[in-house]
Amino acid sequence: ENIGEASRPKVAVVVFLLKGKKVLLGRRRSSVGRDTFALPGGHLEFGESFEECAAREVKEETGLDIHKIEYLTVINNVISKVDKPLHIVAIFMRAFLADHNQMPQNVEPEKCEGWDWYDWNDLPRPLFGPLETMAQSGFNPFPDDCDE
Ligand code: 8DG
Ligand code: MG
Ligand code: MG
Repeated sequence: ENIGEASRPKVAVVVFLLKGKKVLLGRRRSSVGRDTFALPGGHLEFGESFEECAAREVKEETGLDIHKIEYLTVINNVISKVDKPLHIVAIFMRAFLADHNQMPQNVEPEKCEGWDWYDWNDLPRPLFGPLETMAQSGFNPFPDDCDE
């Protein structure tokens, strides 16, 4: 395989799925960030909009349908792994449940221990690195007029 090609940055879309004052998090089983709590999300596919990718990844990973999908911020994320360094440009979106009563399902149990809602002011630890950095910096994914 072409090393230069393989080592190029990838684009990921990550979703703050909000419910009241809570966000949806799952403990990762993937090699990157194993055992840390992270948001649903994954890699942008060819031709997709950020909103389409957010809806698809949330559906694939949790079974949930989302709406009011909005762009929040972008993070340039260089993850130093001993075997294979990773460079990911992560696009952070926020969204809400299309149906308030819908429950998250662990659709990809090989990648995640399960999904649950956590209070933004009382987050579980350890958080996935990039998310911890955002939380530490005082980032707030909630809209000013949050009535959801
Ligand atoms: P895919 O095959 O479904 O496309 O990818 P995935 O297996 O679902 O990818 P992922 O690792 O869940 O997400 C892609 C990258 O996004 C991840 O390696 C690093 C970056 N990322 C962050 N923060 C977060 C986060 O809080 N959650 C998730 N899922 N990814 C995040 O920088
Ligand atoms: Mg995925
Ligand atoms: Mg994922």
